[in-house]
Amino acid sequence: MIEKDWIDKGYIDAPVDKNIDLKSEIRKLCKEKNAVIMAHYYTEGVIQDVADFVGDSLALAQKAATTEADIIVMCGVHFMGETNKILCPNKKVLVPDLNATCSLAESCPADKFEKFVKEHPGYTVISYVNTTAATKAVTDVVVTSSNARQIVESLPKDEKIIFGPDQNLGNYINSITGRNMLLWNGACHIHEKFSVEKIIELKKLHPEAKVLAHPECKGAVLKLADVVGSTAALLKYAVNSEEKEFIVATESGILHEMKKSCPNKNFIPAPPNDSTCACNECNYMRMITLEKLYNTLKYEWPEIIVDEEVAIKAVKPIHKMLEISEKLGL
Ligand code: CIZ
Repeated sequence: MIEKDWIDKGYIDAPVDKNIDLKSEIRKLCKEKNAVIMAHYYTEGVIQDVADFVGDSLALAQKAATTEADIIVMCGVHFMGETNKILCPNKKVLVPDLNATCSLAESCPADKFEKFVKEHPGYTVISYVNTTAATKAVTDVVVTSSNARQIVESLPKDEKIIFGPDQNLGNYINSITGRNMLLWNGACHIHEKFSVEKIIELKKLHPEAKVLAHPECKGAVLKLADVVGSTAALLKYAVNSEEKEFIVATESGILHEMKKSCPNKNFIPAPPNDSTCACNECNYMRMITLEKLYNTLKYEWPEIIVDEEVAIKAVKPIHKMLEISEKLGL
């Protein structure tokens, strides 16, 4: 029975017995219910460790499209749950806290984006995966940071393109492809916050360290970077590189997998400009806790529901992304 209080809160805060081994209880529930746990690289390490699959949005969408589970628990933010639900309309998709939204998705309300699209007829509309289902519904092709460059380059050189919502990613793609995409003015509140000055100070302390930066960072941060890429690309670089030390300018959850994959290398989180804290953590991703995950599996709630008409439109640009990515071997 789902309590009204939980519905109001958007998550279940039923007390969890402190004496149980939460991780093994979570795994037991998964087995009993044929559920799969997917976690984004930006979630806390304990969540990544209990998940069946950890990845970036592209990998998570690819996995969702082929899973045989009856229930998908998406440990990440709301739009990730929506993407899974759109790809798997007959499965139950759960997100442990409905308050886990995304500043980028919120910076691009569907009605305003649709108006912008209508004001620019003849443009192909590319939306970053960090958008709501309703925004995807007015999109021609979805991209993630792992495939944005290749998907843009797969379009004819003279194609007129609208790119939303991340202006930093859009500017970066324009700069490396020579395109002149029309950009929506959105940004990620975490990636916007990296401090150029603090990264320069860190570089002085660690002169050998390579700076790895996500393309959602501002251009001034990307200028300092040795490598720019998605979480999956930065992780791959760190694993394959001969270098031993890295300053990482993306949400600090990725350091968990980096440290696990490369125990002998040193990963230093790039700091934000607004606090004394050394890490830059997404407050929405951190809303996903082991207790909420356990209760979500136990009560099979909160469930992601996507309006059917919206889902019918939104699935097309997501499928297009998956098709192009498969063709390009991504
Ligand atoms: O694609 C994703 O999952 C995001 C939002 C970032 C990244 O690079 O993984």
